[in-house]
Amino acid sequence: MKPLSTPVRLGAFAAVLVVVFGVAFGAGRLVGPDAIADERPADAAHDPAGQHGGDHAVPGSAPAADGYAMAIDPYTGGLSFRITGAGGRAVTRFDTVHEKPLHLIVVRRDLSGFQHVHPMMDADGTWRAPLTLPDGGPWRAYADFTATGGAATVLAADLDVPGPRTTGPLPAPATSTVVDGYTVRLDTHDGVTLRVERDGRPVTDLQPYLGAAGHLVAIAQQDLAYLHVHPKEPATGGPDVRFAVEGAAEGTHRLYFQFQHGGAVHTAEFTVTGVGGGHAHN
Ligand SMILES: [Cu+2]
Repeated sequence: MKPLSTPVRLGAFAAVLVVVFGVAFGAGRLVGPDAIADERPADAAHDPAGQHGGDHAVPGSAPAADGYAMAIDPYTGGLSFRITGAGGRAVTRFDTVHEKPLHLIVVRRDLSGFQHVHPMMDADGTWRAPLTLPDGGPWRAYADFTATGGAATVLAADLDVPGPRTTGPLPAPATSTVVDGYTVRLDTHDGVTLRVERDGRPVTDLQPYLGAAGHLVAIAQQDLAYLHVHPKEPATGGPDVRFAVEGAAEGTHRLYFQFQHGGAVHTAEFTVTGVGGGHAHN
């Protein structure tokens, strides 16, 4: 993989590393593109192909946008899907963004089970990820990619995973969390800043992960609003990793901050109420 080094590329990736979904427990079957389309505003729902939804569709809220569509296969212990473009043909050429041609993010609809993986594409355009989804119930998969010649795009597809459909409440808002022995502190006063500590000391040798000091995914709990989250600077060693939030969003979000240290990727999760817009929260 060719490392990417310019801030421009970092920003381009961050713009697509944005996911969103609404929470709709008890909504019955959630599988299939229609389930997602039905959650969109009425005007968008009448356009199941999404061909005209580009101006209004929230990235990550629909299986089709900007002339592209995501067709996902039923979950059978792994994920497989295709991105189709003009004429319904599978897209097979993608730009490498942040070291990968496509980033796949999977989350259960109660915001648990976050995974960020990089599937491999067959010659015919079928992407496959040997992914284990440990809990039953509705999940959502997000593909973020830039098809060669196209714009950065995020498409979403719902999956129904067999098994007990127990769901838990979203953890309460907090400004620090512990993951894998690291304490990660969240500051949302000016954008989103995450500080990584270990054994009571700031970590200053964070390793680049996919070409940046960290990655941040924000998911709205209650509606399909979403945030653009951009790293403010290229890879730094830490301990602070800063993200600029584009716009502002009320309501509850789950943040997923991924960083690499000690040769492993760690994911710190936070529940926040309101993000961006210069507001101080928590
Ligand atoms: Cu990725």
